[in-house]
Amino acid sequence: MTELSQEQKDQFWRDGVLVVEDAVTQKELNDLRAVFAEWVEESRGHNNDYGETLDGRARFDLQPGHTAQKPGLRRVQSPEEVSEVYENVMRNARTVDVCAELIGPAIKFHHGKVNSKLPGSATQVKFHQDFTFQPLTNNDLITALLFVDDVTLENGPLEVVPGTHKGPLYSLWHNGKFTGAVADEVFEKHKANIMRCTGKAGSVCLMHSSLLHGSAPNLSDQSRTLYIATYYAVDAIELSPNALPSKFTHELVRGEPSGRVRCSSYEMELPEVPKDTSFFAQQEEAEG
Ligand SMILES: O=C(O)CCC(=O)C(=O)O
Repeated sequence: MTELSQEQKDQFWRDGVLVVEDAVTQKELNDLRAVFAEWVEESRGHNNDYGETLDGRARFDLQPGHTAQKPGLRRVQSPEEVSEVYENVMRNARTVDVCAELIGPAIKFHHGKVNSKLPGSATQVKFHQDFTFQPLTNNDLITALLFVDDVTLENGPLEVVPGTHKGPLYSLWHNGKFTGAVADEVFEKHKANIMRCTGKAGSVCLMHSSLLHGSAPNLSDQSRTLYIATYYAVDAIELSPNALPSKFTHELVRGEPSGRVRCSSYEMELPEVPKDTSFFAQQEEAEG
């Protein structure tokens, strides 16, 4: 079955971004929300990041200022490893068929995470391109950001700069430090063209991995939770350590193995795997 119209496919390749509605069923959406609500409840009993992923880093990332009364659970790393609901969506949801239509037919899972901005949350994401965090031999890599809540202009939506996936790969290193963000001059150059990606819960924002993007704090009283899963073409091979390795990394989720590698030509600095729980800490440390 064809998931996308030719117009939608053209839009994705032209802009580097496309929002598709009804990417999961209502039941999948309800289940994703219920599991996340349980994790928020559990976080009230912790003062520091907790849990453990495959590489020994914490799974649950608490934003500075988190308290039992006002929980600030901002990230769950590899939620598929600890929830069958997330595992099932990662592998079986309509999102995966849509990604296969764009960069497939054969695609693999790269990594997954939940990024949450609870109401009034100060968490922001500085502008970056995902590809420079996770280079592969070719850039057929899609970040699929599933809206677990309605995403509005007020609750810290993803902000993208359409078309930048066709331009340069910008450095995330500044003064000898991996900051996880592009230089201020790069942001200044592009900020007039920022587009905010909003939509109702259950929609997915498909983003080309070379697209410049970030997001602002959530100043509203509505949460903004995203389940983010990344998929790549079967003939792309990773060129640096995966920053969120999971037991499902490299799982073929659609199509057949190809036994081939495809390379495009580009140059960039290698990324640095975060020492703390996630890239939020890398971006914050860089602020000094
Ligand atoms: O949570 C967001 O708003 C953006 C997420 C993002 O850019 C990322 O995790 O790479």
